Amino acid sequence: MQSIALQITAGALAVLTAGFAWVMYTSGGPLRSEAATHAAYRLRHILFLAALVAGAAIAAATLFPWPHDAHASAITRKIDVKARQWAWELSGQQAAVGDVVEFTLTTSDVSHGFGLYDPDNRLVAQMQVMPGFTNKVRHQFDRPGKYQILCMEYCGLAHHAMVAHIDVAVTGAAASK
Ligand SMILES: [Cu+2]
Repeated sequence: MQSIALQITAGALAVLTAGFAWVMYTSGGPLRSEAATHAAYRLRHILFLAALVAGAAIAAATLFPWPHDAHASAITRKIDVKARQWAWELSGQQAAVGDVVEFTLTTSDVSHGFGLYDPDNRLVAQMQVMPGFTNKVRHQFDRPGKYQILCMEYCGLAHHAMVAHIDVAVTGAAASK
């Protein structure tokens, strides 16, 4: 995914650079006729409208599902997570496939980073855990297995030891369907 994004960005930058270079090399010549100026302005209008339409279409296509807080009304389980140097204290470690879990995150000392990893060690949710703040993050569990919680912000000597897990069972909403 990152390499695709990099290639798209590099390609877009190359096009942009070529455009700037073209303007640089073609400007500075004699003044153009009024008709040519009119044609240039019309082209600019068309390009502007095309960019506007493309921007709106790309935004609409990539923002869904919308609203992003759609899970808020569907919370089926709540887990309090207290971070400290150097452990996670969870009010529960069980969930079921289909559960929308709301994690309430606090820390008793320094900043930590809550990172939730699925059974394939892919990051599926993350949130900063900050002193003096209560942060919330929700995740819908769509696969059973052992999910890991790791600290994503270096918080001292035993930062790497901040590991906890959530067991997601094939029961509950999904199994009753
Ligand atoms: Cu930490």
